[in-house]
Amino acid sequence: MAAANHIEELYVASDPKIKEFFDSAPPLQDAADIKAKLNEFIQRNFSTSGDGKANRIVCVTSGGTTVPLEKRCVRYIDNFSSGHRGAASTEYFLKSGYSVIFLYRRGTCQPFCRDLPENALLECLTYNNGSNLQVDQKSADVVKRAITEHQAAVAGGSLLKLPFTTIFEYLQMLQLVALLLRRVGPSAMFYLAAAVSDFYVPWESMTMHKIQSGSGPLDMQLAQVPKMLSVVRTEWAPLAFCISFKLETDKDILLEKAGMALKKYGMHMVVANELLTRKEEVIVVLLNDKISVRREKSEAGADVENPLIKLIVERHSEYITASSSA
Ligand code: PAZ
Repeated sequence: MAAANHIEELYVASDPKIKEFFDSAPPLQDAADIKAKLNEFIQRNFSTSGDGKANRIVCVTSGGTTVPLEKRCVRYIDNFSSGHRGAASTEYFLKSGYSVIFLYRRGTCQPFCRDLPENALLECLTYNNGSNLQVDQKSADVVKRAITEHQAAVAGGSLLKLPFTTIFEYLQMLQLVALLLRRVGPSAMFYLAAAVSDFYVPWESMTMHKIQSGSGPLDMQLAQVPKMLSVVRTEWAPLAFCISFKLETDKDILLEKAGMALKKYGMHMVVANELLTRKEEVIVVLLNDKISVRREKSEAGADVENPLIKLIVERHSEYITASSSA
């Protein structure tokens, strides 16, 4: 397999803005450890299964990236993303037999923990003097489900969780994942649900210390984050099945923007959603079609990710079949 050490050799940056972004970004902490985990995960999960079909691996990105304003960061720009979409989708991908690389923002929603209360430790456990810690009867089912399903995925080796915080970490990690998933060919998928910052402060123009309030109104120029979607497709993992997301607050421009992203970045699908209705409905935009996917309101606990992942898995199967007969 392509050794982690050769990753730099694989990387081609034909776009000068992308090259500049990576050249000037602060080096990724623990890069060697992350590469080793990824290599081990891919090697273990990309063996072929009994029926001769290659196992599928999806990289799910989840949560929002931060934009630091100072090198010794006190303040940063952030966004709304809770990571619910990524966490729920990860569960359904695992149930569909995929191995999942869950690239998530630290502190956001985790797979199998969606139904736990925010303060699970304090709200679900009781401790009576002298006796053991116990799970509250009313929370027992939800806690059991979270623990058993999460443990099964981790023990089975089909879930790898990698946290990020900043835009610099996220894009460097996405690049690593993509370069290493390249060898998985069409059985690899990118499901890019993270809300990635559009603007950032370049590292070299960032002040080292906390910005002082006495200096008057803050006047800062943010640079545009170079779009990486097309390099995922054209350079990093050209055979992988790629799904990006488009969020808007104005529904009148949503489908047009999603259609543009599909063509401009060569995505196989773009999932369009509106901020306020994102848990109820998404629209999957394809080259020749638009499919509305809704949460089944009559079913308790139903979510939009369940039918969405079913549709995506079907389309990925068709893509794999078409790629193998091409
Ligand atoms: O993380 P969440 O469940 O609160 O929201 C999901 C989402 C809206 C961030 C995602 O569906 C999405 O659209 N991500 C891409 C956002 C964008 O950059 O347009």
